[in-house]
Amino acid sequence: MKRSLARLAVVAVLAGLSGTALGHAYVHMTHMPAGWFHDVEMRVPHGCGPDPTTEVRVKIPDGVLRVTVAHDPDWQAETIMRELDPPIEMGEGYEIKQTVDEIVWTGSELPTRRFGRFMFRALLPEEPGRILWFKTIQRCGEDKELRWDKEKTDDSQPMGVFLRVVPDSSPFVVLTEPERPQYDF
Ligand SMILES: [Cu+2]
Repeated sequence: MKRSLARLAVVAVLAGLSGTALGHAYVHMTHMPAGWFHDVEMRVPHGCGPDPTTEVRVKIPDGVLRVTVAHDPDWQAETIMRELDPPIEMGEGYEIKQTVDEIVWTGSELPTRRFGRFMFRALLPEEPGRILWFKTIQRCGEDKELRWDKEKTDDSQPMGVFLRVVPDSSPFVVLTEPERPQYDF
């Protein structure tokens, strides 16, 4: 009897944590090779308290280009563009004048106890060591909003510590030195 009560207490503490310090919006992979085209899967692991998620907005950081949003039969995805001034030379006379600034998914409902996947692919900048912050806003109906938008500004602070102490940290990807080239496809 005593033991099961103790177990209940532990479960209660973990449940409390999962609502605050653990399980916020995050990118499924924490490390990706710099300069690669890569799939980015944003995960939204819970709603706003009991309320289901009805909108997800992801801000695309500087230097992340050629964003394509994956088709999702449940959600409508809209892309908001931003001008690039000056345009970016991609080689062979090809230049980019506009890029995706923000992706907005609406038109569906993600139950609070299910995780949702919001996918796109993009060309990642050739900057090994840089942390890309994919700031995310999650809305549940008209008046509830969760903002996952805090960046780590202190380079000496380990990521694990930052994630523990900043409950509304932004989803991120750390760019790594590629171990091999990515061939065109
Ligand atoms: Cu959370």
